[in-house]
Amino acid sequence: MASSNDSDPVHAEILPVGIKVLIAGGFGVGKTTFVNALSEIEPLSTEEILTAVSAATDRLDGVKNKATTTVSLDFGRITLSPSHILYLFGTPGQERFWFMWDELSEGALGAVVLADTRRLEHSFAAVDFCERRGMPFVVAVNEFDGAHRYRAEEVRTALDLRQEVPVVLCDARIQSSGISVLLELIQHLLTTRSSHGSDTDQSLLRA
Ligand SMILES: Nc1nc2c(ncn2[C@@H]2O[C@H](COP(=O)(O)OP(=O)(O)O)[C@@H](O)[C@H]2O)c(=O)[nH]1
Ligand SMILES: [Mg+2]
Repeated sequence: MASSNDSDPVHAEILPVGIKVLIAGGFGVGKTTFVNALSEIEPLSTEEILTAVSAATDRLDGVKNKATTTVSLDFGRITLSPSHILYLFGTPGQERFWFMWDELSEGALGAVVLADTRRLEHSFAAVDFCERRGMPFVVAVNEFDGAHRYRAEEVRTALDLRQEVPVVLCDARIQSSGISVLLELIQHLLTTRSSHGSDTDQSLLRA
């Protein structure tokens, strides 16, 4: 358990030190970019060059210049505060890898669902997954260059999100932007936990 520490900007003592977070969302929304920009360790990523075969099944409309695709997961770590280390697990975006999500989400305390407003429907499945699992999540709109800027409330309506689900805007390429998203998630976890109680045994990351 985290100890009290005045230099800790998060003040989240009811959360464990190691916090597993899923980075979810559809294909090409910026999950790998998000994990890579944030990770203080060399991020692990299993990428493969899109083959002609998978190019036929992975929807690339609106995803220019994307030559690689995550086939298993992205993994990164960030020390958010002296007593909160986040382990980021990027989920594979393509439908043919969804069978892995259940296993990946084991022990995760919460999720960031990345969304691209040009292809919001690509993030429906991730929202649905978190809602069904009762996993607290925030939606982070990755503001791609050239994409129309929508207000957070418009995105909430389009994704049919409950009022308590935070919606934030971000740039997945920028570390400080990703950190703001993670702090929003931590805040949301604290709010959720203080209202529902916590299950720390289940939630502690098993090393
Ligand atoms: N302009 C811009 N490009 C981005 C941003 N985030 C990701 N990308 C690019 O979009 C493509 C898809 O991102 P990637 O992280 O691989 O998506 P993933 O499939 O969700 O892991 C890559 O070519 C990224 O360089 C962003 O915020 N702005
Ligand atoms: Mg990826």
